[in-house]
Amino acid sequence: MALGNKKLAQNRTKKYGIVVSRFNEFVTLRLLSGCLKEFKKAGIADKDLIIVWVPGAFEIPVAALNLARRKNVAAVVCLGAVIRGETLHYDLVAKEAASGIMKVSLDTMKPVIFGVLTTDTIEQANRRSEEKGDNKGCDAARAAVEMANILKST
Ligand code: INI
Repeated sequence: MALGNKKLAQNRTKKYGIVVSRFNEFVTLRLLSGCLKEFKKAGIADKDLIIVWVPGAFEIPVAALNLARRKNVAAVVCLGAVIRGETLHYDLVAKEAASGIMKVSLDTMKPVIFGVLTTDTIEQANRRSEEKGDNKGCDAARAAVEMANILKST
């Protein structure tokens, strides 16, 4: 490939954003790890991933919007863990995270994937973020790649 064409091809390479919440980090770190593994499997290079940490799930939508607005970002994965036992404002945090994430997706016409666990107990959160078994971070990365391809081709 001539140098000019190679540069063009690189420019067309899209990046994926990942917004991950520090609250309940013992869970979100495993979601992030599953997500990174899955992006690797899909052939997405580390240099094409932009990872942004936020304090809690409530802050995910604004950070996702900041990424989704970028022209070179194909999709954003949002990772968090809202656990009912942990807080009285579980319902508010979970609901605002979910509706904020959907709003960012529709406003930017980009896939913004809901990889936020909302569970009653720590045990349920652990079961959805296993190192080798069920891991919603993996599912979220797969959904991001699938949706980015769908939006590109339709
Ligand atoms: N944030 C979470 O991501 N998960 C939770 O379970 C949670 N609880 O339990 O309160 C939580 N709260 C923090 C919230 O997301 C914001 O960071 C905070 O309210 C500051 O805006």
